[in-house]
Amino acid sequence: MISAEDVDAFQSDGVVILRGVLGDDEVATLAAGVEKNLGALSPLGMNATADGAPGAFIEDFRNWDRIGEYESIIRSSALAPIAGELLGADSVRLFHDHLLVKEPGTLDRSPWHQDQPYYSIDGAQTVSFWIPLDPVARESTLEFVAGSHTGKWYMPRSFVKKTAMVFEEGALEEVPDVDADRDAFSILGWAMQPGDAVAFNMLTLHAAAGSPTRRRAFSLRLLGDDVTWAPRPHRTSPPFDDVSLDPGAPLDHPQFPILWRR
Ligand SMILES: O=C(O)CCC(=O)C(=O)O
Repeated sequence: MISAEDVDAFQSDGVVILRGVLGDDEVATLAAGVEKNLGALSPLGMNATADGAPGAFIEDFRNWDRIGEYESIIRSSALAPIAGELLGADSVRLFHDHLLVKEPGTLDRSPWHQDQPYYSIDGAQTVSFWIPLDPVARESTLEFVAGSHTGKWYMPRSFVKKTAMVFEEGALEEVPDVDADRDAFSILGWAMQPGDAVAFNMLTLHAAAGSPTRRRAFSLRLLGDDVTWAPRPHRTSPPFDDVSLDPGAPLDHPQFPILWRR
């Protein structure tokens, strides 16, 4: 389902657009899962909108083992084999699922950030699929700084209050102010239709604007062979308080099933 050019783009830019990776039935299945999820958020779910701001930015994590629609897409769609090809991996493991819904008129930006510094994993074979279930205009889509996945780790901060997370304050360099000088960066982003996905490395810098229209997105976070468990000084996002693994160990745990083998 993907070409050698897709793999090259993913490896060199840290992101690639994949058109039509999910069929209409699969999009409908995910949408049904999202409705269930929104109707009953998990204890990790929240409205991440700034106080008093219009709209709502609803996030939730780690729902695959209670929402059958999510599990069926995770286990039976083309996403895990595609991850194997993009990563050049011998096996692909589930890390977690992440729901990101912007209700109409949400002005909150998702600020520039990398994902891996929020997580308890080390390793280079990482891929997130961001899968919108509504049409997304170029102005509201997820944007990426091409090539940033091979550079530094930047400080993870809470999106609204900007509080230091996971690492001690000052432990990592701050995310550069990409919007202050957009021409200095190679910024990639695509208008998308339901069924399309962007696949990106968990160190690729990315951000999204608010959305005038409803924008439901399901993100699937998958891992290749070289990823190991890395406990951090403070609570990660999402937290895995229920997982106890040794530092540097592979993620052999029922929360992280192997989805595909070469
Ligand atoms: O959906 C958004 O607005 C942000 C998504 C994001 O940061 C992610 O999927 O890692």
